[in-house]
Amino acid sequence: MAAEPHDPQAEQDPDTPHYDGAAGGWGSLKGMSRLLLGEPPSAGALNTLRRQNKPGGHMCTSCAWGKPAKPHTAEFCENGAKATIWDLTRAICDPLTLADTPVADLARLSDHELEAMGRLTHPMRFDAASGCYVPTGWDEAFRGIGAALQRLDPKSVVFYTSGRASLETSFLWQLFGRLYGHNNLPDSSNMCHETTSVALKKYIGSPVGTCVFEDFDHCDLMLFFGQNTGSNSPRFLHTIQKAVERGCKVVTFNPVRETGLLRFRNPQRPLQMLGRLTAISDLYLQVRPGGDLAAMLGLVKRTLDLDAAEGGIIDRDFIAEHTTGFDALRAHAEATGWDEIEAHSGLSRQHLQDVGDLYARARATVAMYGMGLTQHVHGGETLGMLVNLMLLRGNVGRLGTGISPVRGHSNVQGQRTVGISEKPDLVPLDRMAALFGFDPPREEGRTTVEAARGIIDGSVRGFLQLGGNFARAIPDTDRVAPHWAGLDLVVNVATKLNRSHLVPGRATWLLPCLVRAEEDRQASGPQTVSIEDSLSHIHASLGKNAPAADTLLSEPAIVAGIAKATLPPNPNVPWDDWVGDYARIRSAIEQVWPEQFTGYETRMRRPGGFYKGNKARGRVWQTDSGKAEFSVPPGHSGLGRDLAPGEYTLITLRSNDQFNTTVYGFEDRLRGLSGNRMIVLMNLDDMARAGLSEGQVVTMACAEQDGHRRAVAGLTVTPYDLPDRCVAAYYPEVNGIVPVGLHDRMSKTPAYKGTPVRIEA
Ligand SMILES: Nc1nc2c(c(=O)[nH]1)N[C@H]1C(S)=C(S)[C@@H](COP(=O)(O)OP(=O)(O)OC[C@H]3O[C@@H](n4cnc5c(=O)[nH]c(N)nc54)[C@H](O)[C@@H]3O)O[C@H]1N2
Ligand SMILES: Nc1nc2c(c(=O)[nH]1)N[C@H]1C(S)=C(S)[C@@H](COP(=O)(O)OP(=O)(O)OC[C@H]3O[C@@H](n4cnc5c(=O)[nH]c(N)nc54)[C@H](O)[C@@H]3O)O[C@H]1N2
Ligand SMILES: [Mo]
Repeated sequence: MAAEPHDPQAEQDPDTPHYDGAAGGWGSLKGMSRLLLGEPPSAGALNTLRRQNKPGGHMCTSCAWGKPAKPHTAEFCENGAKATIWDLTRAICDPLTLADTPVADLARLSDHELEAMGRLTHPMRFDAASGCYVPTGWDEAFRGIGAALQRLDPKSVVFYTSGRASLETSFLWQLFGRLYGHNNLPDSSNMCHETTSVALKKYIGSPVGTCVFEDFDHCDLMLFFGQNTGSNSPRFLHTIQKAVERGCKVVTFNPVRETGLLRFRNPQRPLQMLGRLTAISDLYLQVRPGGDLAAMLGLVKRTLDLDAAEGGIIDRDFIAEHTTGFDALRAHAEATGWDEIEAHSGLSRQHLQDVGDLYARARATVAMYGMGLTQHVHGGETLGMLVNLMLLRGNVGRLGTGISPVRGHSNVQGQRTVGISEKPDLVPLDRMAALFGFDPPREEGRTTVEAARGIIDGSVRGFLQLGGNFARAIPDTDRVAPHWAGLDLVVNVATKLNRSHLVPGRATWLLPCLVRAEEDRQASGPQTVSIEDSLSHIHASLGKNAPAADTLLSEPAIVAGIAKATLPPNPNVPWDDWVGDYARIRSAIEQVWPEQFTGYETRMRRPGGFYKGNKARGRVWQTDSGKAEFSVPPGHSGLGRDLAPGEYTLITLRSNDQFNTTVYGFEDRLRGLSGNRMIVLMNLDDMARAGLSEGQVVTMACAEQDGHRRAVAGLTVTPYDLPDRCVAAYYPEVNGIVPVGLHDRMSKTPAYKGTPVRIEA
């Protein structure tokens, strides 16, 4: 049976005990103040918030959503405030306490408790004899790491980055990796939007989204696939609200009824705290996990049927001039029956036709998406189908149209722009070779999945992590965990303690750095850094808070410190000058990518930043064929295979009270869940069929048969409105269940939203 779409106009949902408020509004302010009350923010944190995401201020380290040229009075959201306050905590993770607490004991703490210990302030070295981290000096750490790197084969070393590091840091990091001798430069994007980087590049020639703010002022339809705006990019709700108020329609595809996409109270408009809510979605379709591919094919089919009946629906001129592969797609749509589309999507023909009708009549459509599309075995092909749908009506490269992946970490898109990539083809290696006088490695580096595999099989010998929590965020965490001890070198550059720091190798260092909101003073004075947002605009960011400790170094200083201790001197690579004045790093970036970064130093300071440009937006297609490509997927689902009896598809979720592996607290306010993260959500019918009752504690096991048992015990069954045979649980608690080999076929992004599981009572 196809699920009924939810009526978002109804203020009260009679069938759910869940949160009946809205995203934003009082709830959101309470969420912030709880955090503020729990720990009074440090002096200046509130000032930082006032300047957050504005020219002259600091760019939020939470999500990557665009920063408008005309900001709101408070251009931050509940989760942006949490991120800033969490970074600027007064709590200090005392190095003497660490030196006295074996890592084995720290491992008993929860993710929340680990980070709540406070900011790391001293460089630490792991001491195997005591099992503890002990304080060390910066020079000693750099010398130790440099010597260890010199002993290792560069090809056996991985330099991981989490998407928070600035453009300046990221540029130094990738250059260091290449000078050292590898392209093993995976970043968090390899678990996230790598599907986008590979598939959008293949089909429209652009590895990033094509939309800018202006498009949201001119579209009359938004299609939303698998992105939880209310929790993960709340400032975007303002943009959507504005569009809805001028009559733009919104259709959402998501197995979970996410409050933020149902209705919204704008905390920036005090009157609205009391007044009406803005209903966001006109139609909310609870698609089955991985069912988007079939749902989109349904929309394609309806569009083609309407065109055959009425004419003038598809954009024939655009298709003829700009695309290839249309006939094959049409044949595929004709050959696919509605019964197959209904079965795979879990949606009814009627509802899909209704959306198809909206699409066929819309003047300008924008498609938005997040992890609901990218984290699937056929994620790349699902994006291919999204491109198909958009190309049919010329919805790329025209005002008010476009494809807009909502990116995660605050600078994850920018890191790729400045060379953090395991794919050497995407990086101007020849230009770097000429500018920096070396012979860059040319072979493919390791993705996240390949790095994890290499840790298991011993081919990775050294692992350097610039931010992030790799050991906790990857798939198959439990399988990988015992193998960290066999690594010759592990280096973590971090702000707070996390689980990755508790799996030491033979030689292990923990290096604390400044956060973006802190003043970064170098030889030439206070330094500005820069980041690229989801809409491809590059902004300056200036931190003004006093650093948590005077023993902290900035990320560029740490990267340069390790690099200098590792590499022979090179007159073309002036590490000290770069660290002394970040404008000189920017000037090097501008020399490597002149087309995107001309005038970098001044343009990044403009309100709204500067646009790095996008060829597909101008209908120039940098694909193999030189055209935008229609494609035909190998099957009808985003999932790797059909479910066997007794199996469910697991989707892993983020709560409103976490940023990835950083767990701020235990309130998933927008979903009406609170107190416990060790839960498995399931619908009442599935519970009845499986003989499970609310509150029962179960084990969830992976159903992939590859000779490894993967299970998480102690999960409390919690009824929730989900499609049949879809269960949900929190990331990262259940990451041990996701096999490292289950990933998007095109990009190797793990299938965190499509893992087949069984429930064991
Ligand atoms: N507060 C906060 N903000 C964040 C983050 C955070 O953890 N906390 N993380 C940041 C990062 S790195 C990222 S990548 C982004 C992530 O932001 P999102 O892209 O929103 O990622 P998720 O929250 O993992 O899940 C997205 C949505 O996909 C839905 N979904 C699951 N499976 C499917 C499916 O098969 N089809 C469809 N259509 N939908 C599906 C889920 O119900 C969920 O609503 O957010 C960034 N911003
Ligand atoms: N099951 C499941 N797994 C997932 C996902 C999912 O949806 N489901 N999502 C995936 C996605 S989209 C992503 S992006 C990854 C995230 O993977 P990562 O980016 O590796 O993880 P984070 O939790 O963002 O990293 C948090 C840590 O970063 C450090 N940190 C914070 N700020 C800074 C800073 O300014 N500098 C430095 N050097 N360190 C800092 C702190 O020590 C903190 O503990 O997880 C992936 N894993
Ligand atoms: Mo992400």
